[in-house]
Amino acid sequence: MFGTLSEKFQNLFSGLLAKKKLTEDNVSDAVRQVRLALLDADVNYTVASNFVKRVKEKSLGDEVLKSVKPDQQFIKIVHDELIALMGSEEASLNCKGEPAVILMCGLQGSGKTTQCAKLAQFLKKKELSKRSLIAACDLQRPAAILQLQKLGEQIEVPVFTLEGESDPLKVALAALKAARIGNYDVLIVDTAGRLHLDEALMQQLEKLKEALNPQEVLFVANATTGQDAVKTAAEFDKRVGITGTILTMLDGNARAGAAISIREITQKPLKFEGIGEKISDFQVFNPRSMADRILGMGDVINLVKRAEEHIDETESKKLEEKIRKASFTYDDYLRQMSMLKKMGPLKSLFKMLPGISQLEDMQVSEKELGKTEAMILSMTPNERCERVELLPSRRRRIAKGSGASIDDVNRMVKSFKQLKQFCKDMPSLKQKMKGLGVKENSLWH
Ligand SMILES: Nc1nc2c(ncn2[C@@H]2O[C@H](COP(=O)(O)OP(=O)(O)OP(=O)(O)O)[C@@H](O)[C@H]2O)c(=O)[nH]1
Ligand SMILES: [Mg+2]
Repeated sequence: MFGTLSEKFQNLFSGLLAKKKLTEDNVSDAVRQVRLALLDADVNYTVASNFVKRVKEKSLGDEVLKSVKPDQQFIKIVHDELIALMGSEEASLNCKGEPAVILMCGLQGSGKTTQCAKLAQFLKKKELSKRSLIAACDLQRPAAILQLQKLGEQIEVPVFTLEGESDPLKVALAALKAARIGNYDVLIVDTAGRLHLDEALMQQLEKLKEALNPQEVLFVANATTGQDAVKTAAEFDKRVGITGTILTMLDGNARAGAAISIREITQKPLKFEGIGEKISDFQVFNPRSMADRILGMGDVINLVKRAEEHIDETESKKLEEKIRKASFTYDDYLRQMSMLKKMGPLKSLFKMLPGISQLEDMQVSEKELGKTEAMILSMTPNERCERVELLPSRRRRIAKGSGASIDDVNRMVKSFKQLKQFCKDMPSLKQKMKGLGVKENSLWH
């Protein structure tokens, strides 16, 4: 996700690991590097400066200097401060209202329309079981209504439109009326975007806000734009008054700048995050898990949450046990890959695992999955249980049997071995995470 920033932190931390104790000098140096890394990730200048000031003060405190593991203490301070900066706790969504109205706003292409559907789907889930109506109030872009209708069909959530109407306010008010009559719990209002902030857009939003009196005004921020998203959020807040932010495009070339600075600058919580194009690629923003991802510690909390939603518990327990013992076979590898497939785009899930950067050439694309399946199915039972060495002649046979190339087979074997090694290393990863105060969860017991 935040490739270079995570890498920089990892390098900095491993550099510190080599030091026996922290001194004022090496703390200053480490803090300087943190500051540069943050600025490079497009974190707001003042936010970065205040952040490192707090980190430095805490790192030079007596407790840290006297501690047996000052390097780990330093990492913990950075981790804790990042969490605090992003809001400490998960923020709630105000759904009190008949219906509760959620107004979406943001620049063009930031993901407003998609988030309307993602949010409706999220609210529909059984823990919340809220019925939503989505109002199509983007009358600017010709295809906007159709886009929303298609999304609505996919998730079986109705979309309110007024054919021929060109005033978004009229559509919104009619939708509100329809939501009341239909006893909907939530009305989600999609609005038009603009390439840049402009007066017409702001006035339209102000009018919508005044007329609808929404419980939530959510600013949709494209994380790939870094600090620009932060500036825009501040503008929207000043004019319209937002209640929170949804961070999108975290699966792409996202820069950590938006995630790190937006709450501090707007003083409004980060509520959700969109981590892919699929409707299910959406989750509550968790400051701790975001801090883990920024520092390259993986995103275990969200991984487990999503896994639990999709995988039958006993099946996952069995696999967990095998992962723990690193005793799984090629058959398990195949099973595990198809289980992961159920959980969503494989790449984004694998990226969430701590230490995954060590797993090069991991075959995770869905297309590759089919290939891998064919190769494993071409293996004999003894080969699948690793009772025999996969000598070149065997690899050639597997390649022939599955229509793959020798290179494909070699890559698959390498990936399998890497994953196995990774699982063997898990106890030490677990230790490392414990040292940093990262919460444990079922995947690691
Ligand atoms: N990769 C990725 N793509 C996303 C995400 N959210 C939305 N998209 C895609 O980004 C594009 C723009 O999203 P929209 O939801 O149409 O954005 P919008 O803010 O409604 O755009 P306008 O209505 O033109 O202002 C679409 O192709 C979406 O599928 C995300 O989290 N990750
Ligand atoms: Mg849109």
